Amino acid sequence: MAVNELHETARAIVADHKGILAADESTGTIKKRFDSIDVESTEENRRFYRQLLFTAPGIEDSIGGVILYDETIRQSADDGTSLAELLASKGVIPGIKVDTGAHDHAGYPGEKVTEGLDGLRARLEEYRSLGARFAKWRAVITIGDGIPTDGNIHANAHALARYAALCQEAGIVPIVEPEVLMDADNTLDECWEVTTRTLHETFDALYEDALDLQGLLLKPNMVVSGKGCAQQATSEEIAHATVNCFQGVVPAAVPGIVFLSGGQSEVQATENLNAINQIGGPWVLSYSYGRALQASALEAWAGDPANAEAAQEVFTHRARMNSLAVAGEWTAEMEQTVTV
Ligand code: 5MM
Repeated sequence: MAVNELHETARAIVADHKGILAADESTGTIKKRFDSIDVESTEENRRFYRQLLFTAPGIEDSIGGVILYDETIRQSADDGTSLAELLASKGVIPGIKVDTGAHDHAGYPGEKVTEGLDGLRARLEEYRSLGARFAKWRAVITIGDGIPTDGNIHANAHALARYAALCQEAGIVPIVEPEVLMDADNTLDECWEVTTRTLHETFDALYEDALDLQGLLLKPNMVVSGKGCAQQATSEEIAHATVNCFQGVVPAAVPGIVFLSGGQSEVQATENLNAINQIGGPWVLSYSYGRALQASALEAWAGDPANAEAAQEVFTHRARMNSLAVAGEWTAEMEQTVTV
């Protein structure tokens, strides 16, 4: 069973220009998001907000999969249907974040290594029984003085491969997410170099563990200038650097590359994705955005149930803009004129 099911699931998530909603903010991260709109991060508020996103009319036209957090996959909608079941009934594939976070890497000052392998086999079995058909593990690579080190990149790649192998064994598509952070003052070229090293090492580890490359998705950063860099690259420069980098290190067997937004604004993330797709590659080039799909919707909701419908419209608009970018058909004017 497993091989074809994995291939089919991976392809289905990114079929028809669809992308992924990353709604797997851990408790600490969602609290930060709620703090920004002055809403208390209670379990009920988190449930209500995520239900609002998942029940947005037309979500299934643009969103092929949603990454859930452990708490969310156990929650239900107002009518008692589990949130995972609700998504599946719309043809949106439920996924689950399974890493337990990026922690200080002992012996590697300033660098992080992602944890969560202990007990993962049993957790995956349970998540599958709760409806998850894909999973996500995020490794964080930091650019700085003398970092990232080869040792840190290697440790993160090794963990990603072990996680991915356990997922495929469980019949769950792994999303492999090695994120080079964009918070430093590095140039575009430096990001290209670090992203190339990171992806090279990641695929070495995936080959080493005999992963089925057609049964996984890659979730990387785009190649961008660091936030603190005086010389910010244009969308066209970002697109060329990104596709050039991936052509050198990402095998064509990988069915889809779903970018993270990493702190880009909503429109920037859409514009860059569109420019990337105007060049294209052998893979589907889509999105798995958290902040760049939710920022305006969160603001529109502002914790008031009366704003739920307006927030849903804002959210589906954002998703539709990104799916147009996957087709390479997005224009800035559409931000004003396309209705949801
Ligand atoms: C949605 O946030 C995800 C979970 O983050 P924490 O572990 O910090 O709570 C995160 O992994 C997310 O999927 C990626 O960073 C992509 O999100 P952005 O906002 O960068 O598109």
